[in-house]
Amino acid sequence: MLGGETAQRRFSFGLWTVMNRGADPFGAPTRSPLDPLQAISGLAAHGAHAFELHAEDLIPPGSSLPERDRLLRAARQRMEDTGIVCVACGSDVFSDPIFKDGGLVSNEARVRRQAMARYMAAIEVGHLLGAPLFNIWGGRDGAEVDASRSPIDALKRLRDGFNELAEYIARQSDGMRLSIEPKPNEPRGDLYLATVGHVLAFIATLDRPEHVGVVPELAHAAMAGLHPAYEVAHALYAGKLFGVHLNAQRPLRFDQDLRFGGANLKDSFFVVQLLEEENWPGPRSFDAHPYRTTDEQGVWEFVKGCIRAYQILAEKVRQFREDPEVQELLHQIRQWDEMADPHEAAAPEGSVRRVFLYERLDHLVFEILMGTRSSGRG
Ligand code: XUL
Ligand code: MN
Repeated sequence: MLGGETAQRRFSFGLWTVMNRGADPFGAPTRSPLDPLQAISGLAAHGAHAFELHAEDLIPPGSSLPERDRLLRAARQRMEDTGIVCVACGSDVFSDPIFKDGGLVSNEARVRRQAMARYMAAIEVGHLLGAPLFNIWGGRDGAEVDASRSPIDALKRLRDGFNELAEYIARQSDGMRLSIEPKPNEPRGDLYLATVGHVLAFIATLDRPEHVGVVPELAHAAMAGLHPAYEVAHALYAGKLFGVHLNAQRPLRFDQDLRFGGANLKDSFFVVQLLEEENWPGPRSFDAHPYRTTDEQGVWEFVKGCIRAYQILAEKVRQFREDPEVQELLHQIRQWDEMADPHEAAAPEGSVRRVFLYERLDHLVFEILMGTRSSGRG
């Protein structure tokens, strides 16, 4: 059952996820560096159909053009040999200290130009790898010192930057789309494009809103104290879900980037339910870090674990959908609505006594997730 259903689902990982070495603000890396080409083959060998990357994951900043082309040729060869495809490209406009005050929002015009140049070069790399999406997480586009910049000016700089990038992409006219990945904070104290809601409102102010969408990340939603499934739902509802980053996170903390399934199972279940029941066609992309206690070998367990967690949750979604008692409860709930006659007087206060159905419904979700309810029977 799990195998049969996976045929239409594509699983993807950021190259940076398996290349992550387990460093943190308080400690040195745990793992030795992983070459991007090895990351591509390792992902393909452990069940991934696709990858995402920052151009810089493959091509170190400052590489010459011949060096860039050599690395691109090698990556394309690796993709051909393994059958893995590239589903999104972005750019690392956050690691270099030059971007400490922002990429597109920096108070220095020449840094803003530098950020644009990075993005444009990365768009080119994305094209050459066949990526249908250019995804921007502007990790430095925020502030700690609010007196340093008006947030309105920051939004205008972001608007101008995204307009120019959308225009640049459109000129290449091969159908590549642009997306924005929101995050509420980290590494900045606060980021201007904080949640899916902020990004949807911001996109509406752009010159080419139809070409720009959003990539929600579950951890980023939880960091903002929001329900990840509602974040994904808003993007879907607006027709703007251009990608998704799956992982796990305890709410309101630093960016934990836990493996998918590593926390908050119920939230993950409802995200998978949305993606599956809405038949969302995009790649199921994981953006998490192997635990800092994981060695080089364990990285591939991390990859297999994320994929398997999604497959299991998708199977739970099917079980929930087909469970006769769940169906009966949902039928009854729908009936309350069907009985509503717009001309009928509102129900007298205190006369509605139906919410107890939710107790059973919620408990059935729990039983299904725990595996204590076999194929639709109690
Ligand atoms: C950071 C994050 C990034 C983006 C890509 O929290 O999610 O890895 O997904 O730049
Ligand atoms: Mn992400």
